[in-house]
Amino acid sequence: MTDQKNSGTASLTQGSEVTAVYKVSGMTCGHCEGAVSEEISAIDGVTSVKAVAETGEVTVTSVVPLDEEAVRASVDEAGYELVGSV
Ligand SMILES: [Cu+2]
Repeated sequence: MTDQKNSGTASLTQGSEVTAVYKVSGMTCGHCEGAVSEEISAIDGVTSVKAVAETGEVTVTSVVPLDEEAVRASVDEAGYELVGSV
């Protein structure tokens, strides 16, 4: 077992940005990707969101580590369900 400072797969990239990957269920097309991206983009500190309906994976880059509950609320607001972080 490796002892990591960051929880999940969140990792520090150069500068002070953090990238985390979340699993979202219910996305089926580009419209869904857009809806999820738009809601998550509205969270404070988020600099980029990439949602892929095919895999259900949403990659979020932010200047501070995000509270998973905040991400969950945004995904819920868009009409989908956050399964967890990848
Ligand atoms: Cu859709």
